[in-house]
Amino acid sequence: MNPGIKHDLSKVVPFFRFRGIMKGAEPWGSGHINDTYRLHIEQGGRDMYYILQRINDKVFPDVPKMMDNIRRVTTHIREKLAEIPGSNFSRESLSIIYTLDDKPFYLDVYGNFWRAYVFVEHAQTYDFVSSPDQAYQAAKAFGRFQSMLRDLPGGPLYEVIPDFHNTPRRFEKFQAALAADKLGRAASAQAEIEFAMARQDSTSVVVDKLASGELPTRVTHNDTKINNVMLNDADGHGICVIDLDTVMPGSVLYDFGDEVRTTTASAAEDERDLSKVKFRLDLFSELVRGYMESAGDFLTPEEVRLLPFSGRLITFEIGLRFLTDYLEGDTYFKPHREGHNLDRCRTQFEMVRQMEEQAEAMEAIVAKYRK
Ligand code: ADP
Ligand code: GN1
Ligand code: MG
Repeated sequence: MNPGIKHDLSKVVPFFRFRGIMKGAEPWGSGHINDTYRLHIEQGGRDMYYILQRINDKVFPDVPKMMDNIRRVTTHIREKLAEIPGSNFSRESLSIIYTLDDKPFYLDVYGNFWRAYVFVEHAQTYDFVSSPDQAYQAAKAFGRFQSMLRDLPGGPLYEVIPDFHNTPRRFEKFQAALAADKLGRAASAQAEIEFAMARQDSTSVVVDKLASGELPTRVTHNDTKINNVMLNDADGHGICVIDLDTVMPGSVLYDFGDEVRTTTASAAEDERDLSKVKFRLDLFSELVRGYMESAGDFLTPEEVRLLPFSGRLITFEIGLRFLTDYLEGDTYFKPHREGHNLDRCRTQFEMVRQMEEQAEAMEAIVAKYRK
């Protein structure tokens, strides 16, 4: 068995409708939350691949309700794509593989939740972008995704993680972790703690406007980092938005903001050499162009006005979450080395610092699209 495989997948695979023989599996991707494997199944002499995931049920407390959200969203996207000539549902949306008893997940005897998706072939995810076109394509795909979900029937989606993007609430959690300092790590993060403290006032802008109705609540993805969209090998198009675990009611600003966070950086999210971490205005410009192309017709003027701010806000929020997790002992985001969550926090705060410096230039780019 591949040493990176933590589970006996041969005990899981027979419960899904794969219709073939399991040939092997390997750990896949660089997500921080679920255990993801690429599964190789031989089907009538053909090599087929699937994604098999153990869902992190510490992070997602109600897996059946979360999977019901994903079922609703992917079914709706399938219906939308069916109206578009030449579209290919199994490459342009996640497709759930159901279990033998027609459920979108399997609960094993150890209490692990599993799910499977069709593997999107001839496309890749990237941990950071290397060209303006990738930024444009990724943003266009996320905007298209939001656009397709504007008329999702059946009432609001289940709120998978309450207050997921409630930045003031995230700040309170950070303060509680700091007060407890249960591992004595605060001393090693003084600069980051001060950076965070100085920015508390700006945390409530979006949640306040959602509460007052100045900003609309929509169906949003909520985890739009660059490695959650697949870019097509042949033409570079953003072909499929993946990782739908956090699809729920939210603000488009958190989605756009997380695209800014992960798509405008010249280095990986956990880069230790901060001199390599550069906010790239050229990538931001392409990101705005791609997003406005697919989302511009439904965004309100206030949403558009806040696009540059949303980049700073969510980059700060995610940095704060990494810092909180570092102080709490790395219980949420999987660490792969010592101090990993502090490294991740540092790159985020460095990006915030640079976005603050470039705020006017970012505003000027977005202003071109204001109605
Ligand atoms: P996590 O929540 O841990 O981030 P993801 O659902 O994003 O898990 O999956 C991790 C990685 O696996 C993705 O970044 C992507 O590279 C790959 N992946 C996930 N789903 C698919 C799919 N349907 N087809 C191809 N690759 C996928
Ligand atoms: C997690 O699942 P993944 O790795 O795509 C996290 C996001 C963070 C991101 C930081 C459910 O995303 O909120 O922005 O890490 N997902 C969850 O890289 O907490
Ligand atoms: Mg992911």
